[in-house]
Amino acid sequence: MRKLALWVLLLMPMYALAQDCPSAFNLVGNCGFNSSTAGYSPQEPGDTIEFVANVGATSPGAMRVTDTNADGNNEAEAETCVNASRGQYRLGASFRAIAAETCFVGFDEHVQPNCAAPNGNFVSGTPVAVNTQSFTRFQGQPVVGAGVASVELVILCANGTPAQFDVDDIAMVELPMFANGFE
Ligand SMILES: [Ca+2]
Ligand SMILES: [Ca+2]
Ligand SMILES: [Ca+2]
Repeated sequence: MRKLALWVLLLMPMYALAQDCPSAFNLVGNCGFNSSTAGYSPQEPGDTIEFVANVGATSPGAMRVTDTNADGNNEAEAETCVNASRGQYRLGASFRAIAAETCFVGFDEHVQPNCAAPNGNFVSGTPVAVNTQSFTRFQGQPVVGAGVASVELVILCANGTPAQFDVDDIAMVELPMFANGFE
């Protein structure tokens, strides 16, 4: 009985991490990379993305992002657009390093839907340390500012030669707002 209880405790956090993708509340399309990288693009110039069928965090299928010599940085970055307005969100992604030390998800704000008309504001996430053995969950609770209609998610890992990583289960879910003076 003691062993069973321990397994339940160990599995609970994994379930909590996985349930945002898929989820009816997740604003990120193709969050689990079941069959393609549709909806995502590499940062230009210099980075590339590809679909990997045999890798995944909670289910098979992931996106592999690779830095190249075409740009001057040592970061691999992919992007996707999410129509999201003012509020607080739970943001998450599972990262596995191939050659990288830290990863995060942030976003550029735009005042028009579908990532038109950037307002120049970038909201960063706190980087999480990653490893090559397993997926590590990045999580944050960023605020999208007033007047924003969409955000371009920046999915980024740094410090590899070249920087390269797999990512899966990307989620952006709006948090309920309370009477805290925010709204
Ligand atoms: Ca997957
Ligand atoms: Ca580069
Ligand atoms: Ca790059």
